Amino acid sequence: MSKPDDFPEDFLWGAATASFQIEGATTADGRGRSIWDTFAETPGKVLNGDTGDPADDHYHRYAEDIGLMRALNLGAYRFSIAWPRILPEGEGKVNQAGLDFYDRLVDALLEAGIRPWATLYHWDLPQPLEDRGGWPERDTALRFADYATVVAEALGDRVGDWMTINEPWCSAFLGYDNGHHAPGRRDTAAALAATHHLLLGHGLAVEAIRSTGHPARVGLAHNQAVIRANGAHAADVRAARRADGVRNRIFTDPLFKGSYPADVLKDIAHISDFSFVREGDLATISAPIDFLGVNYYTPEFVAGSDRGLDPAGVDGGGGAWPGAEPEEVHVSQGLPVTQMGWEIDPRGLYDVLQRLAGESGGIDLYVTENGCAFEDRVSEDGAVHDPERTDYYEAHLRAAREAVHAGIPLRGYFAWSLLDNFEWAWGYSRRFGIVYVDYETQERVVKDTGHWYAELAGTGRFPER
Ligand code: IFM
Repeated sequence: MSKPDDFPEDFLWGAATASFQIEGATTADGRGRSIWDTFAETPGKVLNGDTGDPADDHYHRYAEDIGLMRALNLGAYRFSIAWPRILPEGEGKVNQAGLDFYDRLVDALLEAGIRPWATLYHWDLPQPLEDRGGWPERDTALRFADYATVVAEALGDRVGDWMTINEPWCSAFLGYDNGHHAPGRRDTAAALAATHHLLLGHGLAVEAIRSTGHPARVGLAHNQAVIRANGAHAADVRAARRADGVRNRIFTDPLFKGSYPADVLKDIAHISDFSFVREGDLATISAPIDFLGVNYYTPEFVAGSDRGLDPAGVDGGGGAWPGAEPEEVHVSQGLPVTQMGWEIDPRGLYDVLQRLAGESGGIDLYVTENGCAFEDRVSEDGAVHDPERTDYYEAHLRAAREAVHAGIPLRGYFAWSLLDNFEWAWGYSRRFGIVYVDYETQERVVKDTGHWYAELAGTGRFPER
């Protein structure tokens, strides 16, 4: 029994990354192209014209990075596998050299006593599959299942914890509706079809991983939005219901109830009739999973658009329903913000865990991402002093601990991110790491927050500050 100030002894402490954001080496060893290579090379899509190279050159420096993980006392490392490294065409011939990289990574993690947590899809869809229609096409879900089989057969003897898809909302809506992410399409009907096929891909991948026969715990990482009505005005409450429908319930209802929410289908009937849903799909999608990953950064406050309130410029990790519903607007609550402009509200983490604990029927929950970007620099003393980030982590981890003590089945926490990295459309301009990366020299410096986190991970108690 843990003391009120402690985390349970078996609480899992980790940090997370994603392939395209850290690996670099985008043409090494037969890797194919992904939609993010194409998007980043398209002028005007990514800030400063940044691309996936060099990122953190983790592809060549993974051993050094595992050394850092050890120094940070991590019990687990969440990484993603680049589909185009394994299947350069998205399907068909397996690129053994690509698989070998993850083989080496997993072996080195295990040798260091760190549990590998693998995500199969963190947004780097092979370009050939996008050329054939991408996630709005059912075939992409089927190809994803084939890819899952290849990877799970190769690594499943050593990787026990799998996430199928990271943040399906971002892939569907930032990718196909507002076009802020790759592949940069602007077609709401396509985004809704993508939503279904990402969920279907998830369900098929769960089956694929389990059918390899290796013992596996399977889940997905979902960025459930914490949506709050700005006030009690009927227009605000209505706006919050609509936003919750298309941000959250359109994902969690199929996953946990085996159906799409009726009010959402009604709200969007003028855009899509959902005729792409075939018999048996919802049973596949709702097959029980072993855990749910929860990615949380910031809450969203919504108001009726007829209320004359100024919209908040939120997008990305938070973000509005990109279909630009005329009835709702996102507003600021005047809370302090991170460099992303995202309001800091640790209570949102407690709330999202509490809600998902109820909706997911008591399965294990893990915070698979939480963190913040601030403007970091290396000081003259050679350190990176980032007190705002430590404040952010401490406040959110206090909320997490409160959740654990309230009986919410939260079993672990992954900091986003282990390393500064390629922050999608923001390129290298936003630093989320607990380890600083100098992109010129590839030197790594553990930030003050990293040292703080290491102590917490090592003791299960908040360090004195
Ligand atoms: O960097 C991203 C990550 O890839 C997905 N979740 C949100 C993070 C911060 O924007």
